Amino acid sequence: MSTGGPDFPEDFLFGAATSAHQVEGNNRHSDWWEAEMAGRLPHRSGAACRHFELFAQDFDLAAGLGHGAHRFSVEWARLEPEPGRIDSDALDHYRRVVTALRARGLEPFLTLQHFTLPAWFARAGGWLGPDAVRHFTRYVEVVAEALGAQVTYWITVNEPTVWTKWAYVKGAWPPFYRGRWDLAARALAAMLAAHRAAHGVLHRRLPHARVGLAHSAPHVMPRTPATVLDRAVARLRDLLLNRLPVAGAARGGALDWLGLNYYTRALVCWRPHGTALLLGADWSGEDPAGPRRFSDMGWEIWPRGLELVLRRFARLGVPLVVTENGLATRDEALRVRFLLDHLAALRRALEADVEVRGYFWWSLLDNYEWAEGFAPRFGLFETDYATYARRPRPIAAVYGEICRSRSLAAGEALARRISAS
Ligand code: IFM
Repeated sequence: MSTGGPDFPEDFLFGAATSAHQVEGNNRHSDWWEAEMAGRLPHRSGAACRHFELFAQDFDLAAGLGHGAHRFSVEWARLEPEPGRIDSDALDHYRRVVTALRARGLEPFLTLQHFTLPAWFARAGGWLGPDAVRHFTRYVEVVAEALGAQVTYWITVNEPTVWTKWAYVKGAWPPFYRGRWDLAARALAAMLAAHRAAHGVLHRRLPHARVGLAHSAPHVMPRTPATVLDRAVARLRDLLLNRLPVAGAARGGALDWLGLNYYTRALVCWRPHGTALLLGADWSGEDPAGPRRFSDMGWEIWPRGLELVLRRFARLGVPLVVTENGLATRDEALRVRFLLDHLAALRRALEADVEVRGYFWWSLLDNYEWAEGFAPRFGLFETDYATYARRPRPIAAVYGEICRSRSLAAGEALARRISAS
């Protein structure tokens, strides 16, 4: 029930998220870049959005919308292009990035590893290599030393369950293994161990650090709740892809807060053969509850899931942050509706006393969407890939209105005015 006050408290952080490889351009020392060059990926990232050069201008755009925080990633492959050799120019670059954020009043949320790996680390077995955790913590030490004084919020790894699925089971991302559930499980365990080790490093060096991880958190539901087998596989999938990984990250008190990336629900049904039930056996039939809507990437739009996901992860007892939420679409009215409906769901979670501290829209600008290339459009700002100009979409104004006023009604009113004009 609304109390008549602002919908979001004064200290609630609004912002947008990006990741290095997707926006910076020319990430030459990474495993992903090598795979692009070898023709093993359908699209090359090239100059991406040229954010490596244009970051200050991009932060002006975010600050201009009234954002109070910004999520970005440091590229390990740039900082440590060869094992043990730190590139001081790259380190200086990220010092300038963090300083630029602070100068604009944007609280940095720094992701240490967002899908891409240094090519040398990948060649040594990636997360399966014997020294993976040691290499990662050495990198974390370097970043903590260089940037720690200016950074409070740390995200160790992004979406480990998603990365391991595409890299070791679906075979679409480096290192391109198919059906290797065993390797996926081992890599996931190593990433969670790396998270816990990084938590220790950051806390030893930086008393003020608040360390989290960004977990991809679809709301898992049985396709037919009345069917025992559908319920059973939904529970299994939820256990493997939500409960166990988050419990692994939190082990030993290694989670100061949890980042949740929420995009969609997963409707799961029993299929007698194969492992499809764990791979995204999303049901494409009709929903008795009403017509279903989808993004350009085929992800179902289901705002209520955000509230449900926040409520269930609240049981962990640590503060939550929505570290990603957004929609790939060319239908701007749909994008604006998506934002308003998801913020309303977040608001309901706040009303139920769930401790949610912030919300990041994915993404600040259109960018390189991994194996999908540049076609999906997620940005508050459209990226013109011919000129690298950024153009605000109507959603930028609506989100900006909410960031400044902290009122959903003000956002709804602006959305109505825009659609009427
Ligand atoms: O672009 C990705 C991001 O890198 C991780 N989370 C999901 C986004 C949209 O697919």
